[in-house]
Amino acid sequence: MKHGVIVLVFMVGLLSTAGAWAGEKTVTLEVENMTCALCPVTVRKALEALDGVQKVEISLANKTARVTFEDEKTTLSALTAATTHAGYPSRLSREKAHE
Ligand SMILES: [Cu+2]
Repeated sequence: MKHGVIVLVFMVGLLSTAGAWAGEKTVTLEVENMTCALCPVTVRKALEALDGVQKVEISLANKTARVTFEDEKTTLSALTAATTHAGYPSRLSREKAHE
């Protein structure tokens, strides 16, 4: 089951990369401490508050956040810092780190 999810995430990542214009990036973050249905709301708000963040999709089940952002306006480290300051440390998903 987990393997299937990883493959799906990878394929979706490839598709969105192919369709993206210059300067737009989509990353998957592994987010710690999301334990209830309200946690993803907090994480999403923290990410959306950053200039350049265009889209945030949180999965409470997978403990991940997929973030689309303009890399001229913000950075991966700004994304992880934002969730960390909100109480949810995050890092780039291992599956996506090899792209
Ligand atoms: Cu919660």
